[in-house]
Amino acid sequence: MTTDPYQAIKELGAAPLWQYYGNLFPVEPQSAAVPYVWRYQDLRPYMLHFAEVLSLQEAERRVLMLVNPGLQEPPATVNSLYAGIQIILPGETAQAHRHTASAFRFIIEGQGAYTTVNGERVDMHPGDLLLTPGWHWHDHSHDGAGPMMWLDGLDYPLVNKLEAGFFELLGQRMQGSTVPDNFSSRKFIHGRLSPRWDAPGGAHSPIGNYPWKETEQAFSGIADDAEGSHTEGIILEYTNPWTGGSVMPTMSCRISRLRPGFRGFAHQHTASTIYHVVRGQGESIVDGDRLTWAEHDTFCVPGWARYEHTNLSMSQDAILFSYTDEPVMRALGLYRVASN
Ligand code: GTQ
Repeated sequence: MTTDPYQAIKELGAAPLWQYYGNLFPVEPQSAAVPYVWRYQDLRPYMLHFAEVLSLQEAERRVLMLVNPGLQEPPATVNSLYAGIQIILPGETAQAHRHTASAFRFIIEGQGAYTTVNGERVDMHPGDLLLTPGWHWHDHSHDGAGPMMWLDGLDYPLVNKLEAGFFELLGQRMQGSTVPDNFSSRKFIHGRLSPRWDAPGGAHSPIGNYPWKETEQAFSGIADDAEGSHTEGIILEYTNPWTGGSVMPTMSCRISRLRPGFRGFAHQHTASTIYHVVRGQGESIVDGDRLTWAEHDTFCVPGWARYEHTNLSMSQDAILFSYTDEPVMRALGLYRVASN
């Protein structure tokens, strides 16, 4: 042979598997994402700064993306999921659009803003979880006083890897309201008594808002000495009333209560998780990194990272909101857990 056979096969669009084998078939997953904490008190002044200098005519959404140091380009928070912090001021509207990526908002602070999702106006209060399933029109407005800030969660890193991303502007800033305000939450919130006249819908929950006051009631119905999970404490999943499963096909949203002094067992699973601290303070050891966290911080546990949570207070609960791609892993037969 006169030419280098490796060069020759390269020019023919082929490659030698034996040089790639270990990377393509790892013994176990090694996430490109790293454990990380985004501190709210550090980011908040910059949120307020950009709210002052950047109008919503100049920005589709005024959001600081929480970018994992290991996932800069394209930016993501963990492999499949994204988190951002959005701010909107009184009198502003973030214009109506839709995308195939699914989204939710977990409200951090402020009063008087609302989002309209496919014609339903949904009010926001701190601690509420609002859903914007894929391809639903949504615009955000603020009629109250003071800035309103929330955590956005989206699955666009996964959707884009699957090359299934579409985006569309409505062409008018706000949607009209076509059903009574907060209608879906009022219709479905009782959980065990769901409307029969609505045909069971798609793969996502029909509920626009899982209000904080319902979440608090759910916790108060569970005894202080309930066993809970050895790894996540008293953890509840927000459910789709039609299926009992996750609120959206790609993301499961959860809320957990770590009692004073709680020390979770260490474990690991293939799903990636993003946590947001509703209140309290603690630490999580993630693949040997000590992540300390306080109110409104956001932190991540990459897939297959070994982790354990501790509530550092001996007198106050720690409350953690979290979301994970576990439904995707399970649907594809790729969910694995290991402990000890
Ligand atoms: O509010 O529609 O953080 O489209 C990222 C993309 C928020 C939103 C984000 C979005 C939105």
